[in-house]
Amino acid sequence: MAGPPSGASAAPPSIVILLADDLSYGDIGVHGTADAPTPLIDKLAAQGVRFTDAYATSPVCGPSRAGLISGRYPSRIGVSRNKDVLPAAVKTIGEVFQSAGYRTALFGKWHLGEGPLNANRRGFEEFDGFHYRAEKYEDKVGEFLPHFFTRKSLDFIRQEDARPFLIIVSFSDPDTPIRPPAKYLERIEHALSPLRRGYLGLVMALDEAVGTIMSGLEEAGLEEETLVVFANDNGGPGVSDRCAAKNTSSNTPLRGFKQELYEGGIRVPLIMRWTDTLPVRVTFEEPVTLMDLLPTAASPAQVEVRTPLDGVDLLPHLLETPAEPAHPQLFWTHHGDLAIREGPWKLLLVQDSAPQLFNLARDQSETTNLAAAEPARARSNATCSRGLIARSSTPNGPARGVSRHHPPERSSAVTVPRRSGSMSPARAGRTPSCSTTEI
Ligand SMILES: [Ca+2]
Repeated sequence: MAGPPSGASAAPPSIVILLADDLSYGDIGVHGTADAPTPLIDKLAAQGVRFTDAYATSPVCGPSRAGLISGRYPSRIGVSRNKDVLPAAVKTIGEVFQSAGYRTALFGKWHLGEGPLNANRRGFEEFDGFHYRAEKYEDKVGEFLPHFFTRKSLDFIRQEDARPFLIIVSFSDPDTPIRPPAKYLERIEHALSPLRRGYLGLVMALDEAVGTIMSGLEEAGLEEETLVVFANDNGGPGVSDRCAAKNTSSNTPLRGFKQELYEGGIRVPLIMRWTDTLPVRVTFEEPVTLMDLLPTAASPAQVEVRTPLDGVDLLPHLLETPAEPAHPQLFWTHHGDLAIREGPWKLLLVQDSAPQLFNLARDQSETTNLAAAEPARARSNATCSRGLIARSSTPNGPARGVSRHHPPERSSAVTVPRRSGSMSPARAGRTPSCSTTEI
């Protein structure tokens, strides 16, 4: 079992995961969109680490959430399509923390099963939310959902209880339905299209909810003993024809949309803040994944994870410079399409299309297909990709264990840096070869 990192309180921290739904990569202020009204999310980024190359495990909700909740590739646990449910045998982050004595709650969208598979039967002792029909649920509770879930979250945080807690606030915004209260719309540029204005109104409401929950933590005196994560489940649908639920989100500068394995479908905003423990005003530029949230939260919480994981503990990568990257390779599958990222290289195999190879360090917008210019690398990545996916397609197959990436024990502690700038430049441009490691 790992201990807390140097500089952190010896007490297990509480964990707050704020998850947006269909928020595009480009539509937060720190990612550059001029009209995105997110000062409070931007403030959170300035108080911690912003990951430039964070990935969902899928370009759609269900499998992405399965990856986050379990710390495993969704294809490995039988969740490949939006309609799949999380099998009862798969441990959730709620069950892991609950068994370690944490209070646990999930408010919002669950999307991983109903009845015996509902969140309150999967390790979350408090649950208010819905499977996936946000509009129906909003009508039922009679309150704008970001307000409702924020209120529930604050009530949970303020409970008189000495136990640390894990709370996932799984907002269903800015996914459809797009019907923000007028007070948000009034603050959006009127020259924009009505749909874009509505979407930005939801983004503004999401930003306000994040800020309100952060204020609640501060007022409760819990800021320094809480690891806060802000993330999103999959790329923005924009106006893509592949998405029935369009919300005019902008993934710029990334190519593609939700439902696609281009960067715009899978690369998502990710921020971590742990006051007085993690560095501040820092960007982390190596590939990471939402599967990493479970082991990263479990490590300082001294929670023993008795289940195989594909995610890794990111704390050693944030607090020092390990010899190896967190993920030498990452891969994705979606309805027969495949993608693999290895260092700066990304190979995309879309059915009935020629292979596409991109160098994301030089071409994050995926404009130039290098498959013809780099045939050996394309072939190597294709072979690797198919091998990884074949090995991962068996539910509960072999996985990387959390033990590979224990953070330093307190006796061999490093000094937690208080620095700004970008991290991990030492590995910039490295192109690790495809290993035969089972992942
Ligand atoms: Ca989604």
